[in-house]
Amino acid sequence: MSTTISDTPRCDRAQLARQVEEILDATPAWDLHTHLYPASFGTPLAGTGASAADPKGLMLWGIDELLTYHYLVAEVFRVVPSRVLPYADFWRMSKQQQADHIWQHLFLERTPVSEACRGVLTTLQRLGLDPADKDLDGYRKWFTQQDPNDHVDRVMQASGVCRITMTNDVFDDNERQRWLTDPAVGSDSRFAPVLRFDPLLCDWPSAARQLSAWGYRADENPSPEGIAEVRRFLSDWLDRTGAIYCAVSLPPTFRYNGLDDTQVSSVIFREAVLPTLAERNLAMALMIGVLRGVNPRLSIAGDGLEKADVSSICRLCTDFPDNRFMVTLLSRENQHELAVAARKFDNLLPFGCWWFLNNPSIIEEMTRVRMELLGTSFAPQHSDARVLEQIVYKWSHSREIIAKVLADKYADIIRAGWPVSEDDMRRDAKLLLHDNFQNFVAGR
Ligand code: RAT
Ligand code: ZN
Repeated sequence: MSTTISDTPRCDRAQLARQVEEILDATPAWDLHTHLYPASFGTPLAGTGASAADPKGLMLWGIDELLTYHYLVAEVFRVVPSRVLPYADFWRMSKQQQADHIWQHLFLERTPVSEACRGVLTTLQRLGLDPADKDLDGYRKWFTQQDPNDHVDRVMQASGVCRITMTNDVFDDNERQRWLTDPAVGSDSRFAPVLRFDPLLCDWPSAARQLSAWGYRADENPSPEGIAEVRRFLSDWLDRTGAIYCAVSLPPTFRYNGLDDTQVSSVIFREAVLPTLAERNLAMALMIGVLRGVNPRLSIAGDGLEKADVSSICRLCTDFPDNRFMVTLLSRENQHELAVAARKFDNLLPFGCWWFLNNPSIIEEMTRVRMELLGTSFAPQHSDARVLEQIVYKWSHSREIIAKVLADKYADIIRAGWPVSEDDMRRDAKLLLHDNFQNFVAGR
């Protein structure tokens, strides 16, 4: 029997959009990649907590940290260029002075429409502060009245995040010492550990020197004994941290050319890293595309990006079927190619809209492309937050967009005659914000 347009089921799009948004808002998210830490790693802003401020502490929180986020540092030099305020002078300022400078020039003297500026406003608002007050000292006062440990709960509640994944950089001396001094430093169950070791794959000569200094017999041209030592090093740190996966960030020039590739990075990856992970049933996260230090005078704000090589990812997925790869790429131009690759390899999980892609227009485009090619089988977002409260805005902005895309897709299939129940919507939201990642890291 033929069906005419008027026979096809109709839906109230506005009502559907509201319903999906409510469901997304109510679904707890597992933030799968951040640079956040619990108070056990120390915090430069003590608040009302029991412990004193630790200037080198790793838990960053509060309005001064929010305002000096490196995304905003880069933006303030657009409006107060280095010929007016030299980079070195900015870096010599105290954190509070830098925050004052950014607040003055990006928020008071201009309209804060960039995504990073808007993020500060959403965050203040969702924490119950009024952005219209424009009262920086008042905000400071409010933050210093919080106990950092309780504040973590409040922020997780406000952002709908049920678990925060850390980035535990074993080559960072500050962090490394904290793990060695206190074996329980990472035991806060709200935070999941992840072992990060960029120098192993990006700068083997210096990684080898470090490993030797730490008592592992590493050689510049890795011998079978040297490889065994890298594996021992990884095992020690996997045991120490209890990492749920491992991660590296790689330059756009990263290549993996197959099983006979003799580049040192490929040898270390193929013979030390991947077998260790396969043995322990752990996934490997590859974050590819960052050009470090495009403008080194901007320090951490000075990195750029270029297109990565997706065929290297396909080769890895082919050559290592017993390994699982979570992949995020920094260039917009790579996104379609990566989604197509994920259709070919079930050991590949595309995740997040990373860093320069974490803007509404691009999140929407990427989420549509992924959903059209992969259905609901991907992890649409991570926050990459460096400052605790950033998870509030990053998740609120992203949830809104994911809901919009999902509602459009539901409307399309409803028009095609397929009913979508509220239970279906809840299941999909849970897959996207939580379970796809959880199942992938668990190897299910
Ligand atoms: O997003 C960021 O804050 C970057 O500076 C990087 O940390 C990046 O996310 C990374 O993990 O290397
Ligand atoms: Zn990151």
